[in-house]
Amino acid sequence: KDVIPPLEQLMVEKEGYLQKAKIADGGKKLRKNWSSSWIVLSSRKLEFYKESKQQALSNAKSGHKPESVDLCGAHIEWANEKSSRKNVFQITTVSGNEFLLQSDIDFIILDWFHAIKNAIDRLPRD
Ligand code: I3P
Repeated sequence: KDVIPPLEQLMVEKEGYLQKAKIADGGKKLRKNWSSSWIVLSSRKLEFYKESKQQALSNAKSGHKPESVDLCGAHIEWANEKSSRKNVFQITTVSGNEFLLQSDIDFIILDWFHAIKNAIDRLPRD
């Protein structure tokens, strides 16, 4: 039977691969572990998929959920001092989760930074 996707999935603003490292969960520091992630930005959230887009789509059909980040009240800032890598920014959520995102390619990371910043700025803070 047909499954109607939630509205937010119809309003994807940007998607693509970045390097991702989650460095805190609920304010608790985590060991940094970079990995490639397929990232989907919609109006009020970011979703991180561990797999390729194709794999993510077929997993979604079986009820598998990506890590989802609520952008309401979140902060975004450049964080090059937090890594030996170039082009790193950090997203901090109200719930105290911290993510570093990175790409070696300058225009890719700039596009992502501005897309996420614009999404946050359009949202209410709580
Ligand atoms: C970390 C790993 C990360 C590195 C981090 C290291 O070691 O090499 O890639 O972050 O540096 O601690 P391990 O795998 O043993 O945990 P960057 O690549 O962002 O520099 P850090 O501790 O200075 O954050």
